[in-house]
This record gives sequence, structure tokens and C-alpha cells, in this order.
Amino acid sequence: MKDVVSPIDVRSYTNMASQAPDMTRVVGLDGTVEEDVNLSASDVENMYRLQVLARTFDQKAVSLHRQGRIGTYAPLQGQEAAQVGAAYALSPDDYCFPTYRDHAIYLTRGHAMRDILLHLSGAGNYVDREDAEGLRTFPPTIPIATQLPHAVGVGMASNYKDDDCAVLASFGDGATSEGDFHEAMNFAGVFETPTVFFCQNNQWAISVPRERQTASATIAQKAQAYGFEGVRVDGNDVFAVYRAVTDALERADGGEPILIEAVTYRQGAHTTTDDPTKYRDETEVEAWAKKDPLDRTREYLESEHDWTEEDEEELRKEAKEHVAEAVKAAEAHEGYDTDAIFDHVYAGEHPRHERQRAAVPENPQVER
Ligand SMILES: Cc1ncc(C[n+]2csc(CCOP(=O)(O)OP(=O)(O)O)c2C)c(N)n1
Repeated sequence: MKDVVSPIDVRSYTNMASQAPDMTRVVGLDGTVEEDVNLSASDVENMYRLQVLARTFDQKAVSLHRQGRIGTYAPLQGQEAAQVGAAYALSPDDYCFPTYRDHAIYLTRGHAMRDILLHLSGAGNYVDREDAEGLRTFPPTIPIATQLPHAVGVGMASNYKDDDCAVLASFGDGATSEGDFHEAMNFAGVFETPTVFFCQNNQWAISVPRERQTASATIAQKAQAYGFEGVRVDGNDVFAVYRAVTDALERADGGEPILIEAVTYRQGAHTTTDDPTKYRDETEVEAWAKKDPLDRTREYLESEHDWTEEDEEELRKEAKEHVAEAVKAAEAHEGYDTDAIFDHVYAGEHPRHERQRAAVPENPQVER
């Protein structure tokens, strides 16, 4: 097995080992330190603001589900840095394919929180139908890994059209066991599509731990089999993620796909219908809580940007108000556009859809 590349032969962006507050330092496995992540003071604050907003939204969404005010919800707590850092690196022209857990990607891409809540209550689908051509952030995918061939296809189309943009496709560690993942990686390698495969390795796929998912030492190394680079990044370090994705987008734009493994942790349940105490140990959760992405960004702001207790209180208050207004706006929405369930599944009409459309009651209401 001489030709097998060593598992650590993947570039790595991390400062996880040191836990140092200086998070703009990106340290490679070879010990080289890259100081500059090209972020202004307002970008740094904005990336913290988005993480706090995402967590405030997340906690509210769990509680809304408990009260029967939204449907099943997939919490993102613990993954804020991975999602904000990745989405922050994208330009408005880049395409993005998120999953059901990527609420912070949508918020960072500028989606209204109200619309996310409408989607979660079955009354919206993220897509501006008037502007299908302008669609850059796709609706969340629930069937695991099915967005990956789509993302590669969009990249191939952009190559044909000679568009100057890249495509970021987000997915979890569990998705790497799906055929769609491998087919997409293979196509990307052969056709040199501008694809950034962004894996949030949150250590669990519902109740299946990372070590039962794959015998590979890292997820990043899987890229080597498809002829392109894989990198690992400390997924709880918003600046390291931003840096890794920025580098990747640049390379992807030049025709080199790349796989990023953002090492992070799902602090909460898989969804609001899951009970993780049935399958995972509390000590593991506590250990990861010490690497909480928000705490780490805040420590950095305190030490490098004179972030004060008052700044923190004001930010938390603003985030709560933002969430409260979004909930109010979403709940003021009346009626359900049931046609949206069927639109965009096929390019045209389908006889089965005709029958299903006819079976849906007119303007159903949810009791609150
Ligand atoms: C094709 C398919 N198979 C199974 C499922 C059921 N399912 C929903 S989430 C999930 C685990 C996914 O884990 P991972 O990819 O690591 O993402 P995470 O939920 O941890 O963000 C599974 C198996 C599904 N949605 N789609």
C-alpha cells in the first residue's frame, strides 16, 4: 500500500491545540504561522455579531418548536464559526448549497430571519420565483448529499458560461458515506469544476459517531483519491475557517476543486425530535463546550479590540430584539402557498403532481 498518501499529508489550518486567544494567527501542521487573514476591525466584529445572532435565533427556534409554533428544527449550536466563517468568505456572485442545519449560512448570506422561520413553519421555501436566474443560495437540502452533484453541475455550467464564480457546497460527516458525495467529488476532479466541498465534521450523524462513519483517518484526505486537495480547518475558529474558504474559493475559481473538513461539534440534539443523551457521553459535550466558537471570538475581541461588557450586553440585546421582530413578522403571515410544495420539482407539470395538488385543502391554517 505504498501509494497511499499519509493521513496527515493534508494542509491544516488550526490553532485549536494552543487555544490561544490570538485567532487571526493561522498555524499550519508544519508550524508555519500566517498572521494575516485580511479582516478589518468591522469585519471581525461583524463575524462575532453574526455568530451571536445565529445562536440567539437557534435557542429561540428550539423553544418555538417546543411550543408547536414551528416544525422540526435542526439546531446549529457549536457550528456558528464554521458556518459564519465560510459564508463570510463568499462573494455575492458565488453559489452556495446549504443543508437543513445551516441557518447561520443563510443569515450571513443576508437572508431575512423571518423567511427562515416561514420555511420552518411550512409557509415559505427561500426561493424568489421572480428571480430564478439570480438565485445564488439554494434552499436547504434534507436528503443527505443530494445537493453535491447539483453543486458540481452548477460549477460545470459556470465553466461553460465562463462565469467568474465559485460554488460552495455544505454537508456533514455523515454525507461522506453517500454515493452522491463520491460521484460529485469524482466529477469535480475530472471536469475541474470550481467547487468547494465544505464538510462540517460535527462528529455525529444523528447517533452514528465519526469513527463509525469512515475508516479514513481524516475526511479531508478523501480528496486525494479524486485528484485534488483536501484541507482540515479548526471549525470553531471563525478566522481560520474564513481563511481556509477564502483560499479555497480562489483556487476553485482557477479550476481546482477542493475539500475542506471543518472540525467542529454539534453541541445540541440532531433535531428537536432527537435525544442525544441516549447515545453520547456528557463528558464529550463538556469538553467541546470549552472550545465554544463564540467564547473564542469574544476572547479575541476583548484582547485585541477593547470589547467591553457593555458592548457584549448591547449586542445580546440587539440580537434578542432582532429575533423577536422576526418571530412577530413570521407569525403575522397568513395562509400557506401550497402550490410551492410542487413548484420547481420538475421543469414543467407532472400528472402525479396534478393529482396531489388537487388533494391539498385550500388555504390551510395552523392553530397557534
Ligand atoms: C438520503 C438520506 N438518507 C438518510 C436520511 C436521514 N438522515 C437525516 S440527517 C442524517 C444524518 C446526517 O449526518 P451528517 O451528514 O453528519 O449531517 P449533520 O446532521 O450532522 O449536520 C440522516 C441519516 C436523509 N435525510 N437522507
